[in-house]
Amino acid sequence: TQADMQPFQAEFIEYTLQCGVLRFGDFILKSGRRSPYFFNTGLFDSGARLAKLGGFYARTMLYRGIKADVLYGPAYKGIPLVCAAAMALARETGEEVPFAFNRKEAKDHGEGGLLVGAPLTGSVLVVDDVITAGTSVRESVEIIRAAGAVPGGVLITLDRQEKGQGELSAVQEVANQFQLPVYSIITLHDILRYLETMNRRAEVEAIREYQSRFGVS
Ligand code: OMP
Repeated sequence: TQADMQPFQAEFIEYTLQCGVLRFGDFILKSGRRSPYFFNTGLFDSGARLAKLGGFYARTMLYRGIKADVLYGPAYKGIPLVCAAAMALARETGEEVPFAFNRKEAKDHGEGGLLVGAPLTGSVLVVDDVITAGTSVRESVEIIRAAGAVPGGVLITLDRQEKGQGELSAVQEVANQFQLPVYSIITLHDILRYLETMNRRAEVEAIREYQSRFGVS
């Protein structure tokens, strides 16, 4: 399914390199692994950058044919992301897709009464940055169901395609556990292809080596 990279995906990789979101080097991950690359979505930190990111979410939705009645951004980090995605969709397609997000304070009450934005109805797409442990997706699924809507999928920026606790990646685990499609603007595989095209041999080799140790098929 990842055979062909779309021009917008190459453009996204170029863009994240340019703004420092994607870096190559030597990084220690949350998991303790040493990674030859790091993706820091915290650096989408200006209006221009966020607007641009929104455009890539929108293009991914169009390209993958992702349909949603409502977009949902899990607090806190998902809030600007879902706004950016909804704005970009409106801009690029003229489609008016409602969006919503939660307040963290509502978490303990479980019922999800503290939602902000459009009512959650129909099929709801969760917009987030990355999936690490899947906690944020789990909470989102609960909130969406409690509101009487249906979680329709998850849209993230990058799928690192590496093992979690077991043999599956965090993304695969979430997909299996909740029976939800997880879409990403790009995957590690796309980054690798991009680097190959650019003939960046050292990075290609480092990532291949990393993949052979921690990658999922
Ligand atoms: P949460 O969104 O709070 O789960 O944070 C994401 C986590 O993933 C942070 O601990 C980051 O340091 C980490 N992370 C990245 O943001 N980008 C990567 O490329 C890899 C990691 C990671 O540590 O696995």
